[in-house]
Amino acid sequence: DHRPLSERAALNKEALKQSFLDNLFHTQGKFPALASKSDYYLALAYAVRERLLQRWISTAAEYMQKGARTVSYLSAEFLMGPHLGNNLINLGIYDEAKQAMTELGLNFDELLAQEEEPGLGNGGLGRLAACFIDSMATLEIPSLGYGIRYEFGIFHQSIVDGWQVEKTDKWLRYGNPWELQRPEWAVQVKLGGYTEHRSEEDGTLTVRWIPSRLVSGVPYDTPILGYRNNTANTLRLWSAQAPESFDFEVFNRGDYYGAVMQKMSSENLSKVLYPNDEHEGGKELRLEQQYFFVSCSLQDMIRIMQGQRLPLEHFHEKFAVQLNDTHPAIAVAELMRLLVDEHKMPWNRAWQVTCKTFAYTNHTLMPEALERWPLPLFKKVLPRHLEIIFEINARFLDEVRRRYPGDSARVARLSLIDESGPRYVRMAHLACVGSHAINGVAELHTELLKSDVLRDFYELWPNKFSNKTNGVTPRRWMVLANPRLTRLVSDSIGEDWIKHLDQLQKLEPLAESADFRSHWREIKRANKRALAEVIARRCNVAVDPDSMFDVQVKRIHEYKRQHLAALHIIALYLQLKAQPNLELAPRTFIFGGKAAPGYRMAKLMIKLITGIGDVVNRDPMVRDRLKVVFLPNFSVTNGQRIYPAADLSEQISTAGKEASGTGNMKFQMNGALTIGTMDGANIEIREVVGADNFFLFGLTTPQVYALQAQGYRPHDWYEQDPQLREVIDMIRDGYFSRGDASLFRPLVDSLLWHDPYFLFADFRSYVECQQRVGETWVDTERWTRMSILNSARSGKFSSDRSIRDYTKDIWHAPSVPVELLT
Ligand code: 26Y
Repeated sequence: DHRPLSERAALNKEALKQSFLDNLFHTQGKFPALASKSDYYLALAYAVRERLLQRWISTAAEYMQKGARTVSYLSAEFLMGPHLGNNLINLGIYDEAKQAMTELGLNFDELLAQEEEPGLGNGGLGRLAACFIDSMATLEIPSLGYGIRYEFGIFHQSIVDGWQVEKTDKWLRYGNPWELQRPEWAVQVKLGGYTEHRSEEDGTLTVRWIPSRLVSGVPYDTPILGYRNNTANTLRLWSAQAPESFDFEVFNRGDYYGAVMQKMSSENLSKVLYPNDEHEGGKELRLEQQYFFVSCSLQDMIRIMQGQRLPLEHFHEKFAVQLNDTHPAIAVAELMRLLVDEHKMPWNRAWQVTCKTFAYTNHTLMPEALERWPLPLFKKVLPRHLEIIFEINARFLDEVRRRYPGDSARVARLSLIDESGPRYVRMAHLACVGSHAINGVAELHTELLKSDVLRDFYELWPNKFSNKTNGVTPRRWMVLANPRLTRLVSDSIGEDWIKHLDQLQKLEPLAESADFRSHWREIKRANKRALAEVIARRCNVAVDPDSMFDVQVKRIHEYKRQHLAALHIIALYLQLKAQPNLELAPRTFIFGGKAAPGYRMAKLMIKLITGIGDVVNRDPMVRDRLKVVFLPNFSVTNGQRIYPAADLSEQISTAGKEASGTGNMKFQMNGALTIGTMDGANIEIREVVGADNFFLFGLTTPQVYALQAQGYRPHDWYEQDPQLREVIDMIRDGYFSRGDASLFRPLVDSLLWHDPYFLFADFRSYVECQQRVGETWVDTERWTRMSILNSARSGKFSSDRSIRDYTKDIWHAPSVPVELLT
C-alpha cells in the first residue's frame, strides 16, 4: 500500500468505512454473507488500529529523538477492559465510527460487545495500573507499562444455584487485534540451579549463576492512546516460551519426552493469572511469574539504553521505575544482579543507581497480603538473588545498628529476613530498602503505613514517605461509560472537563436549576433502565428503574463487608413482615464481585446474598418494595453499565482496612451518593463533597483499635440488640437456605464469636444511616442536588491528578508532546 500514512489513517467517516471493508476482506478473509459478528468487530478493530499505529510510530520517533526520560510502571496486573470503545473515544472518532457502521447496516453497540475484555487483573490494583497508563498517555509522559501476558485472565464467574462457579477466561480465543508480537526483542530468563564463586587472576571475585532452566520472554506490545493528542505509549506484556536455543541434548540426553514436558512447563509461566487478592499465595509458580516479568522488563530497559548509547551508570536518569505493590519487588535484587554480575559495575555504584531508580507503592494494610517467601523456596528458584538479598541486608542492618546502637529488636523487625520462626524473605522490606520513595494510596492509608505497617522504616527514612491518593480515568469511567451524562455536562460547561476534571465544579450552580436537575434525573433514569434490562437478562429478576439502585460492586472479602449490607437487607425485610403496610421507598440492592476460588467464607457470602434474593424477591408481602440481585461476572465491561446507573454507592469496609478504593470514585463521578465508613479515600470524598452530601456511619480507625484492645466480644453486641439478634437467628435457622441450618453456620459462628471485621459493632450505626438515606431519597429534588454536587466535586479523583502528583514528587518526568508523522 503506497498511500501516505495520513491518507490511510484518515479519521473521517468515509475513510473508516473504506478501511473497515478492506479489513473485512483482506484481514478477516470474509464477505458480508459469511461474516460473523466477531469478523465485523475485528474488521473495525483493525481499521482503528491502523489509526493508532500512525500515532505509535510518531511517538516512538519523538521519544527516541528526544532521548526522553521514561516512567516504567511494573505491575503483575493490568485490568484494561475492552480497547475498542476507549480507543475511539481517545481518537475522537466514536461518533464517526458509529455512524459509519450504522450506514453499513450494522449494529455498532453489538460490535463493541464482541470484544473479549483483557481481564489481566484481580481488582483495584490492576485497574489502577490501567487508569494510570491512560493518564500518562493523556499527559504526554513517556511511559511503558510492563507486565505479564496471561493466556488466561481472571476467571469468568457464573452463579449456579446461588454459588459461584469459575470458568477459564479464554480471552485470546478469537485473536487479539490490539497487540503486536515483537519476537526480535525476546529475552532469556534463568531459573533455579546454583551459583559458583571464583576469584579471578586479577583478584576480582566473579559469580556465575548456573540455572537449571531457561525461559524465553517474548514481548507483546499494545498501544495506549492519550486523549485527543498524538501520544501512543506502550503496554509491553511478556509471554513465556521455551527458548529456541535450549540444548535438548545436553539437558535431556535422549529424553525427548522429558524435553517436551520441560518446554510445556516453561510456557506455564505466563499461563494464568492467580485469582487471589489480599490473600497470600506463597506458590512457587507465582514467584517464578514475578521474577520472569521483572527480569524481562529490566533487560528490556537495558537494551533500550544500549540502543541509545547511554551508559548504565545513568539508568536512573533514563528510567523511573514504579513498583505496583511488592509483586515486582524482586526487581531490586535483579537490577543489582544485572549491573554487578552481568555488567561488572561495582556494588556501591550499582546500589546507588538501584535506589535512585525504584519507587514503591503499597496497596494494603492486611497482614495476609504482605508477601513473604519461605527461604528454601526462594533459594530453589532464585539462588543468586538470595545471596544478593543477604548482601543488601547485611549492609542495611549495619546502617541500622549504627543509627540505633544496641536495639537488636529493631534490627530484627527491619531485617529483610523474617527469622521469628521458619525463615522468610520479606518483599515489602526489600522494596522499601531499594526505593527512594514509598507511598500509600490515600491519606489515611499513608498515615497508617507510617504509624503501623512500615513504622520502623518511617522512623529511619521519613523523607521517603508520601501520599498519592488514587484516581480513575474519566475517559473510560465517564465519557465511555456514561455518554448521556457526558453530553449533558459538555453542553453545559464545554468539553474541557474531560482533561481537567476540576472543571466539573462549574456544574455546582446548575444544581439550583430545576430544569438541569430534571435533565440530570432523566439521564440517571435512562441508565437505570438499561441496567434493568441487563439484570432481567442475566438474573431473570424484574427490577423497577424508579426504585433506588443501591449498589455494592467489588471483590468479595470479609473486610469489605458485603455481609453487613446483607444484614441490613434482612432487617428491612423483617420490618416489612412486621408492618406489611410500612411506607418504604422501593429499593433494588445490586451486588457484584468475584470471590477468590479458594476463599470459602467469601463464597459463602455470595450464597447468602443470593439466598436472601430468592426469599425476598418472591415474597408477595414485600410487594416489590425490595429486590436483591447478584449480577454475575463483575468486570470492567459490566462496571461500565453499573456505575452510571447507581443511586447509592456502598463503601462499607471496616475503618482502617481498605487502602483507598477506586470504585467509590467511579460511583461519585457518575452522580451516586456514598454511604460509607471513615476508610480509605471515602474520607477524602467526604471532605470534598461536604459532610451534608455523604452518608457516614461506623467506627473510626482509632475506635476500632480501641475496641480491639479492650477485648471485642461480638456475642455481647448480638445479645444487646434485638434487631441484630433476629437477623442473625434467621440466617442461623436456615431461613435463607431452605431450612438448612448448617449451611451458613461457619459464617454465623465466625460473626458471633470472632467478627474480625466488626460488623456487629457497626450494625446499629449502619442501619440508622440507611434510614437517613431512605428519608433523603424521598425528597427527590434534594437527592438530585446532592447527586449533582457529588459529581461536580469529583475532580480530585481523576487519575490525571494522581499522575501529576507522582510526576512532581517522585518521577520528575517531563511531558514530551508528539508531532504526527505523515
Ligand atoms: C499477594 C497476592 C495474592 C495479591 C494479589 C493481588 C495481593 C493483593 C492483590 C491486590 C490488591 C488490591 O487490589 N488492592 C487494592 O488496591 C487498590 C488500588 O490502590 C485500592 O484502591 C484498594 O483499596 C486495595 O484493596
